[in-house]
Amino acid sequence: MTLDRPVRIIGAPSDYGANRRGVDMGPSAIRYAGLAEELEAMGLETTDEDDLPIPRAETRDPDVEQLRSGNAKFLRETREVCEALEARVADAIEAGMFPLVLGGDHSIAIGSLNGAGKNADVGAIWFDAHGDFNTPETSPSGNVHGMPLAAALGRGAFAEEPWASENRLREENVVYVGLRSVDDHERDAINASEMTAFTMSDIDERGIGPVVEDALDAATAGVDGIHVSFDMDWLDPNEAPGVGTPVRGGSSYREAHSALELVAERHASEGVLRSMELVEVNPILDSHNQTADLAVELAASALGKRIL
Ligand code: 5AB
Ligand code: MN
Ligand code: MN
Ligand code: MN
Repeated sequence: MTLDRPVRIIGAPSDYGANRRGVDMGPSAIRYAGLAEELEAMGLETTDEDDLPIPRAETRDPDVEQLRSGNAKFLRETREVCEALEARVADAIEAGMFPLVLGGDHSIAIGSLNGAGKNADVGAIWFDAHGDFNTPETSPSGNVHGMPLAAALGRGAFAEEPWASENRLREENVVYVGLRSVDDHERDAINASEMTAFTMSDIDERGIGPVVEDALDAATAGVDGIHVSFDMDWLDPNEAPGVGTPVRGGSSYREAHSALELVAERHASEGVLRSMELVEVNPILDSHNQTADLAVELAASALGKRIL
C-alpha cells in the first residue's frame, strides 16, 4: 500500500558537516533522477519546496565557533541550517504531509529529528555504515556529519545546545541497522547507551528481514512515530559509489530495497512512519548519477511501491 498522505520534498543542500564539497549537490541530483515523477507515478501527491538557502562553505569560517571543549567545524552554520530544517519538517507534519528530506550531509539529521520530535515522542532507524555518535570531544575529524545522533540526544558538549531539550527523540527507540565503521570512543558510547545496534554481521547471520523487523519493533515501541534516516553509504560502494565516506562490505541492492519495503509494510499495518531523509549523495564522486538514481528507487520502496 502506498503512503497514506501527500509527500513534501525538502532539499537541504548543506555540506558544512562533511570534509569535502559535492554533497551540497545531492538534492539536485536526486531531483534530476526523477524523484517527484516516481512518487507521482505511484499515485502520491507530491510537492517540492525550495531548498533551504545555504551559503557556500567558502564564504564561511569553519572554525569561527568551535565548542570550547572540542572540535566541531561549521557549528554555527549547522545550527542555522538545522533550525530552518526543523521548522520545515515540523510544518509539513503539522499540515498532514510526509516530509522527505534530501541531503546534504548527515548533519542535517539534527534538524530532521528535531522537527519530527517537536510535538511527539519519536524513535529513529539509522541505516548507515557509521555510528554518527561522536561528540566534539571524541570526533577524529571535527566533521558534524559524524555527530548528529549525539547532537540530537545532547551528548558531550552538545548538552550546551538547545537541540536535545527541544525534541522528544527517545534514546531507547533509536536503532542502527548495518553498522560497519565505528570509532573507538563511539563504540564505547553506543555500548553504554540505551540504543539498539545491528551491525552488518547481524545481517550476515540472520538475514535482512529478521533484523529489520526487530529494528522496527524496537524503534516503534511506545512512541508516536519514527524518523527513517538513510545514509547512502549504508549500501556497498559498488552500488552507491557517490558518497563521501564509502566503506566496503555494505548492504546489497536487494537488501536495501527489502529493508525499506519492510518499513513500508509496517507503516501500512501500524502507521508508524513520520518522516524520512536520504543523505550523503555526492554527485562529484558518483558514476552517471547511479547513487541518486538508487536514492529515488529506495524512496519509492520506503513509501510503498510494490512489484505486483
Ligand atoms: B556519515 C567518522 N566516524 O566521525 C567521523 O557519513 C566518519 O554521516 C563519519 O555517516 C561519517 O569523522 C559520517 C570517521
Ligand atoms: Mn530548535
Ligand atoms: Mn551518516
Ligand atoms: Mn555514513
